[in-house]
This record gives sequence, structure tokens and C-alpha cells, in this order.
Amino acid sequence: MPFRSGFVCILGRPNAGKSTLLNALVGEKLAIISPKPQTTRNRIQGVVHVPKRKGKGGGQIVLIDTPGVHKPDSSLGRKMMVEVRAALEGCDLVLVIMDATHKLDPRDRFALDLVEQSRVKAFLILNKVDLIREKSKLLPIIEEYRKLYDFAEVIPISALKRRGLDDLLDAIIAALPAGPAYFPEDQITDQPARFMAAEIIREQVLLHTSEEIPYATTVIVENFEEGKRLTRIAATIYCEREGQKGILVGKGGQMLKKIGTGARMQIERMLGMKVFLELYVKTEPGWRDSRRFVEELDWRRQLEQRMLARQTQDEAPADRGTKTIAD
Ligand SMILES: Nc1nc2c(ncn2[C@@H]2O[C@H](COP(=O)(O)OP(=O)(O)OP(=O)(O)O)[C@@H](O)[C@H]2O)c(=O)[nH]1
Ligand SMILES: [Mg+2]
Repeated sequence: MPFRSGFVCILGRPNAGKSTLLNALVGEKLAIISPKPQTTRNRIQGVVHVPKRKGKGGGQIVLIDTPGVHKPDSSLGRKMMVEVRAALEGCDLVLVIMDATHKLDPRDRFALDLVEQSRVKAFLILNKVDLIREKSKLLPIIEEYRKLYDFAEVIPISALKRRGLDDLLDAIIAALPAGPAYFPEDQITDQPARFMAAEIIREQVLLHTSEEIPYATTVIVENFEEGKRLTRIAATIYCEREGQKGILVGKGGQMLKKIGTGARMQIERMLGMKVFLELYVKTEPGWRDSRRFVEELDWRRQLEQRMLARQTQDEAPADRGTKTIAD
């Protein structure tokens, strides 16, 4: 039985459970999750190493979680949709993930149009079936979706309760071409720790705030110094208005403290060491509509810029005082 491998894009509307599925299949928390739609803002790669099983060959699945498909109305939204399209490009299979508790509506059609344009083989993944008591209710939903698109497989799952995931893994492996392992066994993501820390902070903001604040907020890690026993991180939470800043800081700094403590504990778990986290809040009016600002949030771009800066530093007779290990 050949070793199979390939790139698999997880696509669907906001809040369908894409990131929950990525984390469940990889077995690590790579993507942040929240009950608020449009949590994920960029594509997130996670590698699943599938060992050989009885009668079944092994393989490697490179999953790509994406922002929820929506019609964008800001630079941030447009950038999110660019990320969705980039993930679709060149993938071997798309998992179209739908919330089985929702009725089909035109926004689902919009998501399916993207798949149709990409001409990639697609599975329909009906998620959140743990919330459906009578399983017979799934059949008409499946019928409706099948009328809209010729799915190669339809698989009901609960990403949250980890139900149906073995069947899903088997079906994915069977659909992939014979090929090499693209990544070594110990690599499960390409995301730098610096970016994951920013996301963990943003998740705490999503958890503790409401209304427009989750959407008007972003986080930039300004400094990430990894020592032997302690990592020092300084990050800024950007919002759009002074009123939002007031809420994020809270009375006597209470809210910022809550966000900071929650984030620090999670980052410590991720890095396996103590973390000293400094958090700042700044206002940047209209940042979601600033193409320049939104572009600068892209960690792939940040990485390139830091590498360029390091090269320039290396070329100059530099003062090598503090070493900043960014990733
Ligand atoms: N009951 C139930 N809830 C789920 C399941 N999967 C995800 N959720 C919940 O659905 C919400 C959204 O989950 P996410 O994984 O963040 O959804 P997403 O599709 O990545 O959302 P965006 O990043 O906003 O596009 C969270 O509150 C999850 O806990 C599931 O199988 N069952
Ligand atoms: Mg997500």
C-alpha cells in the first residue's frame, strides 16, 4: 500500500468549526477558536502524520485552515479572502465544512462557488452533529447539499467531541495521491511562535470582550526574546477608538490584566517555559481599512522583513548587544 500525501484545504463559512477541526486532527492547538464569527484571519497550516494501520497505508496530510468565507467590506476582509484563495490554490482536496444545525442559505452558495472555481475534489463535512438529536434529520440536509455540488464524500462529524474523525482521516488518505512526506515527523506547523503568541492574546480579547471590539482589535508582538528559562514578550493590542481602548484596559487596568494572565498561561504551556508578558493598548483609527496596516499584520511578510533587516545588520559592522530569537 503506497504512502499517500497532499495538501487539504478546510473551507467554510465563519463559525462552522474549521479551526476546531484543524486542532482536533493535528492533536495540538494551532488555531485560536471562539464562538464569534471571523475569528481566523489568515491561513494556518497543520500537519497530520498518519501511521500505517491494519490493512491501511500511512500518509501525511497537510491541512490548511482558512478564514471564514464571506463577502468582505474592509481591507482586512479582503485580505482574509486572499488567504482563502491562496489556500485553495494547488491543494489536492477541499473539506467544505458546514454547520449542520444551520439551514442552507445564499452564503453557502458563495462558499461552494469558490470550490467550483478551484475545480478541486471536495468532501462535504457536516459538523456539530452532536447538537442534532435525531440523526434522521441529517438526511434531507445532505440531499440539499448534494443538489448543489457533486461531493466525492459526505461525512458527518463533531469536531468538538471528536466524533467521526477516524472515518474522515481514512477518507482523506484514500483520496490523496501516492507521494512523499513533505514535512519531518516532528513538524506540525509552519507558524512562528511569535505569531502564535499574538493569536493567543487575540483569543483572550475575543473571550473577554463583546460587540464590535473583537472585530476592531488586532495584536502585534513587538518583542520576543527567548532565554534559557524565560521568554520576554512585549505586545500591543490595537483597537480603533478611545472608547474601545478604555474597555480593553478596564477599571484600574483590570481587563488588560485578565487578558494578560490568560494569554501568559497559554503561551507558557506552548513554549514550555516561564513567560514575562508586557501588554500595551493603542488606538489606530480605521486600521481595518488601511491596506498598509493590514498587510503588515501578515506574519509571512513580517518574517521576510525581519530576515532582510538581519541581513542588512550582518552586512554592517553591527553592535550585537541583545539577541532576539524571533521564531
Ligand atoms: N457543539 C459543537 N460546537 C462546535 C463544534 N465545532 C466547533 N464548535 C464551536 O463553534 C464555534 C466556532 O468554532 P471555530 O473552530 O472557531 O470556527 P471557525 O470555522 O474556525 O470560525 P472562523 O475562524 O470564524 O471562520 C466555537 O464556539 C466552537 O467551540 C462541534 O462539533 N460541535
Ligand atoms: Mg477559525
